[in-house]
Amino acid sequence: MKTYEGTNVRNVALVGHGRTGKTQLISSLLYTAGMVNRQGRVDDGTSVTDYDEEEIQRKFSISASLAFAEWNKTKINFIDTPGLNMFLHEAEGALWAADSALLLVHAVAGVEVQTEKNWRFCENYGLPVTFVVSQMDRELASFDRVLQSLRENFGRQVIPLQLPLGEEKAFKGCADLIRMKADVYDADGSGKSKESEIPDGLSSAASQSHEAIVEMVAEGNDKLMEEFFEKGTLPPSDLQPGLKQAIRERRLFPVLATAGLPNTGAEGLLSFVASYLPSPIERGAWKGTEPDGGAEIARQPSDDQPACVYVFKTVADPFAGRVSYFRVVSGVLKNEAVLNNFNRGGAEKFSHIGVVQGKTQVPVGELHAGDLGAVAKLKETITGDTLGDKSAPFLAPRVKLGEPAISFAIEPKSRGDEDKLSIAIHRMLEEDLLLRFSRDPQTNEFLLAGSGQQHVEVAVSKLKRRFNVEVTLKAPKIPYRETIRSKAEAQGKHKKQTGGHGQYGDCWIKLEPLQRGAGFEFVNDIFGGAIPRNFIPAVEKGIVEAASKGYLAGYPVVDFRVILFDGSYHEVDSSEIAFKLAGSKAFKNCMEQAKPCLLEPIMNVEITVPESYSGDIMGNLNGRRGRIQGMDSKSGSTIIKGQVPLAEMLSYASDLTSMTQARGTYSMEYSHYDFVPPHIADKIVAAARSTGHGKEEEEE
Ligand SMILES: Nc1nc2c(ncn2[C@@H]2O[C@H](COP(=O)(O)OP(=O)(O)O)[C@@H](O)[C@H]2O)c(=O)[nH]1
Ligand SMILES: [Mg+2]
Repeated sequence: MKTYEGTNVRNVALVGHGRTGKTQLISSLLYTAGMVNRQGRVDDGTSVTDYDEEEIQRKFSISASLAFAEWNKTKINFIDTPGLNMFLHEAEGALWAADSALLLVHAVAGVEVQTEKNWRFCENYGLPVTFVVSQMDRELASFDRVLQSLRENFGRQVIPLQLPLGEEKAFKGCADLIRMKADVYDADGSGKSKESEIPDGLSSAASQSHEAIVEMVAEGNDKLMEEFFEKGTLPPSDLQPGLKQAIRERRLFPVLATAGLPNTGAEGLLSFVASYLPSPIERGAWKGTEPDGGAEIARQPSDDQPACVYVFKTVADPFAGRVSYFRVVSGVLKNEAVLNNFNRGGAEKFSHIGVVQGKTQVPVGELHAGDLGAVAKLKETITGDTLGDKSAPFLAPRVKLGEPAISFAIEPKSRGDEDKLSIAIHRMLEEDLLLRFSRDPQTNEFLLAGSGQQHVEVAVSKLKRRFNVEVTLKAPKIPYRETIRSKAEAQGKHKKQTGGHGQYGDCWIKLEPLQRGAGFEFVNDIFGGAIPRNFIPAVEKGIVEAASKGYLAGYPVVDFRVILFDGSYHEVDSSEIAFKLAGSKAFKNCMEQAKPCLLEPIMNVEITVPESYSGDIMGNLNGRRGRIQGMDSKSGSTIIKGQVPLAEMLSYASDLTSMTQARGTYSMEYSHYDFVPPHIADKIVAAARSTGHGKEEEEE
């Protein structure tokens, strides 16, 4: 396998709403570039990037995957991402590997909810965006309509670089608005085209659009602007670099037209990516921090820098073990290299590094700065870690993921599978950072939490298929949390000194509420050795454990600070265990006075319904303790945005269907935690206590 210098690499993420054709398009492009010898199809389960059993079965992408093609001496790495809301965190994480994005927009459906979300992700990452109007062969496809809605949503810098030759079944190619030629594609699905003149009917529209590109390119570049004013146009030799720069700087967002399934537009798209999208080198330095101290530093994506890689995805394979997908941030990564994990400290050996073509890995001897690759069997590296040459520590920023929205109790089908379940799940958690696994402190059941029901169901299905563990999913649970509303101060003393070796631990702590999302802070304020230093972590551990078991109703206590400020010890009888118990007692004693209360997850909800239903839908949301934040109308539909507690949304899918005769759709994602109103909290606490849980008695 050849290796490529960073200047000849393009890392392109395909993003967009579900079912816009991302996965199909990649398979078709690979076929046109001669990377595979037939055109894989999503519908037959033969696409290159939806190779996982779960994806083949469900016919949609669940996790990010990689493929590559060589075109005009350039290696294009494609990053396929899921468009479904519930798996969107995969798309977000994978964008770290990309230097630009192709944002697919369905030629019939136009701008959809996930189009906007992916646009915002790209904005946050500063990624250049190219819109690809997909599935132009579909009935009712309209390039003009989509273009108009793109400009309404994303601004006047959205500029077509192509116009379609025909639409729906008649879509046969594109007028290229830079070369001012028509590319007519072979009807055999090869993705190859023949050049001809732009047909008369399209030529004045094409000239106008060409002028629009020229003006937009000149607008951000004084030199080109002068030239443009002088000559009234720009020659291709100036237009091309100017356009490339404008795309890279996000001053211009091109629009292209394709149909992946009949493979119309492939050559044009491949050439566009190779000619106009930035290489990792052009994208510039990665900003990060020093591992200790956290001072900001930058790392140039250059071969002569020390080797450094960033892991953007992990796959738990039952046979190959852990497979880590990475981007070479800087330097040349040689096969067999040993790199330090700057997040975790240990060294890892990169044996058998390779490049990824869907489910297969092709071995390579080295990878240059900017390229993407994979390696199996790193010992403790997980997604988001940075590794590199010991001499040059560097930490790339981690992806900030949301919180899981829903949690289900799961139970192994055969008794005795508990250990197997727990091992398998822990490997899956490495692969998917938004899955959480825990034990319900009240019922002792296993809990699996994710971004939505489908997310958890896919995880359960993977457990069975990959790890041969079958589990039953029980009714969803709301992941409530507990917190405090006021400060408190108390002592915790654990003392047993009757006969033999005694136990003695004693501490004084203060609790203080922190803002939502702050988690837990521990402050050691012990002076003069009231508690010997080596016992202090034990106090903290006791508090953390007690907090995880909850105080009111068995839900973890969050968003508080503990200040350990006094205590006492015994020369002989003090031990870690004794101080741990003291910590836990002090915590419980504090909770009594700290006005404990319950928190619940609040969701951002977006509902699209035909206009005539909007009144009913809003009334219904009010009944669900919802707060409506906005309303929009778009071609006969109303889009209602609001925030609603998750507890009120569990049956929403079926309720919405019956309220709107199945004409409404909605999407929902975690927003934040907020206080549960007292009358509802009382019921939750009472229910927990009636099962004998919640505020537990001290076991000695
Ligand atoms: N008619 C038509 N169907 C397409 C085209 N591209 C994809 N599809 C179909 O649209 C569905 C979704 O495609 P897929 O690539 O999985 O979309 P993704 O969710 O964006 O990855 C599948 O049934 C494809 O066969 C296209 O260009 N034309
Ligand atoms: Mg897909």
